[in-house]
Amino acid sequence: MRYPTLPLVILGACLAACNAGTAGNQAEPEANTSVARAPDGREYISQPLVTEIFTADPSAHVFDGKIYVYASHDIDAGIADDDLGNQYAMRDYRVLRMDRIGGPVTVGPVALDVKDVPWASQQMWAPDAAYKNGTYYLYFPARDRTKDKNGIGAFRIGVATSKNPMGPFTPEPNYIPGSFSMDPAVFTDADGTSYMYFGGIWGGQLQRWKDGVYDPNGSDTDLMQDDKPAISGKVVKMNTDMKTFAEPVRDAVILDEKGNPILGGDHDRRFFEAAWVFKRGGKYYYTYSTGDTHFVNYAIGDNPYGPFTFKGHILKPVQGWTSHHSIVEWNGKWWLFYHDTQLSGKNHLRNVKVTELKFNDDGTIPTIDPFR
Ligand code: FUB
Repeated sequence: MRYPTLPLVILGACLAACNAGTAGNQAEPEANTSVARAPDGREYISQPLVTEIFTADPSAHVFDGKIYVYASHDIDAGIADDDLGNQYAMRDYRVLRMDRIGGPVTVGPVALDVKDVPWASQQMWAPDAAYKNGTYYLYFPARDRTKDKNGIGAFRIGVATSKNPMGPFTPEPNYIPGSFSMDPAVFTDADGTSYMYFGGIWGGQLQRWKDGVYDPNGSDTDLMQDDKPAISGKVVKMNTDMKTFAEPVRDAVILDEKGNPILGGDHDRRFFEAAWVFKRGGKYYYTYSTGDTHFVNYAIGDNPYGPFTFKGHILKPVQGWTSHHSIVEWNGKWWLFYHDTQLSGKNHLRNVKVTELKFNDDGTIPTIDPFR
């Protein structure tokens, strides 16, 4: 199993933007969003937020009434798709800002570059941000400088700070002690306590941390134990410095409707990557991507650590292999930020979008189809 390329029919969506990406170059999309339909004729429900650069993995936050999106900055490094997601070879972050949903989007300058992070070697994957006491914190995964059997390092999670939500951010000299894997998402509860949710299987390497120690020769995919509890995403309380963990990392367990852990073979429901937590009506919504089945799911718990009971799909599969999202309340409504590959037709050159998220009276979420 791998992060596969899309079928040719999807590649048919590729506009001139596809040709912009030659090996070693930082491809940028052309500002052509005239095609609002996927190759199979389905109409997208929303359009890319920006077309100047490729963006993915949007973590949206409201700071001082404005909406900031901390996203991956996709580039074409000329690397073929593989099991570990090496084609996602991002090197820096750019922050997006908008005064209102649907308004103009400002693309900030480089907020953090991998060359300025002492411990990191490559692959600046999905970031998140937080604010506390006058400082903005950017959390980001990257491979460290060790080498495994494939000549690459283990994923760790770093933190960088700035007085400006757009950056530039200054990285700490080392990764967060005790951190591993990728896709950090920081949730701050009403009492001011912050928690980091993180992890991803396959290229995100969680399966290599089975016994709490990194196994460089571990599986590239999952544990191949379909009848056993699935690998859990992780959760940990942050210290008030927002730069260190306050306790040992725990499992964010997802249960089925009978209270049993979701099994590894249940690919439509099990955790893969892209955790994001929000609170509504006193409940904690643990949301995540299922990876190879391409859903964004949600599960609900009574406290930040879970366990979380599986409830359903938030988002059906988008165009492209990965699905990664965030959910934020702004101006009395809830919004789902997500990505697809409308601009490029290539899995690793994605574009961020937003659409409204509704709730039923009982707190459940009607599933969104990214196509009409
Ligand atoms: O952008 C690289 C990786 O793809 C992210 O970290 C995952 O969540 C997936 O979107």
